[in-house]
Amino acid sequence: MMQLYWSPRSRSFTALWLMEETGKPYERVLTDISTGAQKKAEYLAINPMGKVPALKDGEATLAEAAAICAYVAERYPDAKLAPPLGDPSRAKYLYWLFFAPGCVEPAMVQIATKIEMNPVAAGWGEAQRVFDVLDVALAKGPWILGENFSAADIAIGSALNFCGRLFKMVPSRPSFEAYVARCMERPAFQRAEKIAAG
Ligand SMILES: N[C@@H](CCC(=O)N[C@@H](CS)C(=O)NCC(=O)O)C(=O)O
Repeated sequence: MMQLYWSPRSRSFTALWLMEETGKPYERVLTDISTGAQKKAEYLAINPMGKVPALKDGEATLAEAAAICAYVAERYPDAKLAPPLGDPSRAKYLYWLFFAPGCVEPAMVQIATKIEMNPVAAGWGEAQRVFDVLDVALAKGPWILGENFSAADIAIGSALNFCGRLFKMVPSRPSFEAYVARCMERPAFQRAEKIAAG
């Protein structure tokens, strides 16, 4: 059984939502960041960054919420959280999965902190444009790939839930609100929210 290292009210939510979507049993290992548990040697052996979430699957360990999404979707293909290998929609699936930590995360931090960056040098470019691009992509829906929900929605949906609905770090947009509302209707999201509340 996979073990998910998590902490309440944190980015662990993404991994909790993911595991709940698989419908597979998993063990939750509380790693409460308010107690410093994430900096203990035992945990640093799993994630040397000392951050949650992290996942252990037998001999395999990994961290980074989006990487966990990719790994679990691949390990449990019957959960249908990723287009199968060779399917052309994998291109956009991977694009959006990487877009969450590569563009949405840094852009939301930049907007919230008002730090000036040269958009040519910053990997995410102009922060505002990140959200404009997402706005267009989410206008049709219901999901980021269209009809099929995937782990990319877990990464993007968690980020928008965090920076929009919960912390209001970026200005709200109708497409974001409608998308997060669809995410919130999913029973797995609701279970994860209850767990993440601690
Ligand atoms: N890039 C990581 C970020 C994880 C992260 O920042 N986790 C925070 C909680 S939201 C954490 O563990 N903070 C504790 C610390 O830095 O000591 C991911 O996407 O998984």
